[in-house]
Amino acid sequence: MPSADLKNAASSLPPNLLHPAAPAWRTADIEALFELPFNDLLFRAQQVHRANFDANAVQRSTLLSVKTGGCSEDCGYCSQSTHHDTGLEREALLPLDEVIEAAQAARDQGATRFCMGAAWRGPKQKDLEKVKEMVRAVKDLGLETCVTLGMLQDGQAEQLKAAGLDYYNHNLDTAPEFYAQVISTHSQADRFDTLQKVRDAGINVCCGGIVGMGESRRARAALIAELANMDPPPESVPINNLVTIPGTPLADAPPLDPFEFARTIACARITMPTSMVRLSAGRQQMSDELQALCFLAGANSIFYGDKLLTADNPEAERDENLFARLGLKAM
Ligand code: SAM
Ligand code: DTB
Ligand code: SF4
Repeated sequence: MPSADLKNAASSLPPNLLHPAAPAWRTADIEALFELPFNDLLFRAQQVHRANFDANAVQRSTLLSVKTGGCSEDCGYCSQSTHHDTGLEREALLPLDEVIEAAQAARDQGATRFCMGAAWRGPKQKDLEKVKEMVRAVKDLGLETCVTLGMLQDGQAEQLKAAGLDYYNHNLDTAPEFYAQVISTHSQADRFDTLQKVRDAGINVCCGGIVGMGESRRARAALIAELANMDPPPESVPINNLVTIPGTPLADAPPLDPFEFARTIACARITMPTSMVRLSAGRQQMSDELQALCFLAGANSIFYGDKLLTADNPEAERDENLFARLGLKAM
């Protein structure tokens, strides 16, 4: 189609499908980025970052597990799967007042987004009703809202949107060729199906993955290519460094070279110039220096507060201190 026709066709689409004609990224292109000398890669990422964002501003989201453990899925990294013996205590859906209290505390600490996670394959309608109340209440506190509830059925995303949901987190997690080695109870096609429902409902997409699971560099490049080629790319891209959980199949995965982690962030920044790239799980195990390199590589968001869902995250005080030492300001 000639480009003028493409523009006309685009103007009749709902706003969430409008996007600048983005070139498709090939895995090989991203592997070539990974292979650049470290300084060249970080310089390029920093240039892209500065062209699109305030280079010294970092957004902060706080997580709360609203329903912990007992998940039917077998994700090889996860503390919450019933397939692994991790010793995690299963908990029922939290009452609304506890969620409000946690959201208020997060807001008072300086978070601007509150993300509620549930260890479900997907929500049942009666559970969704309760999550909708949580979304409404958190929104009323003036926070941006995000939930991660697993796979959605037809109509559920629209209900969440009507309740005031701003973001839905649903990760591609790893490269298509590595996926089945990590998860067997659902496929990446299932993940795309839910992501499309989220897009169609007009909810912002938060979608990223995990590295450090023993995947190859090519697999990391393939994951970034899949994310960058989403049309449009996710508004928010969490890059998690595996937190090894005793009792899971990935408990003994060898740690990823920290420079390779920073390279992954840089590749995400270069290929998704206007997305928020979140330095996500694994910060507790990272040095301050590695985190600083990740900000230099273009990360501009973090999970903030001393817990992720079940794993530890740096205390707010350590982050405040790091921000002060680096001259970073909250977004
Ligand atoms: N059950 C929902 C799902 O799978 O989408 C939501 C919660 S799940 C815990 C959210 C994401 O957290 C996963 O997709 C994965 O990327 C990340 N994650 C889970 N366990 C992790 C771990 N041990 N280390 C790093 N990231 C992890
Ligand atoms: C995401 O990509 N990372 C967050 C959030 N989305 C829900 C979760 C990280 C979980 C880390 C392991 C845990 O706390 O159990
Ligand atoms: Fe369940 Fe999500 Fe954990 Fe997979 S990552 S086992 S779907 S909670």
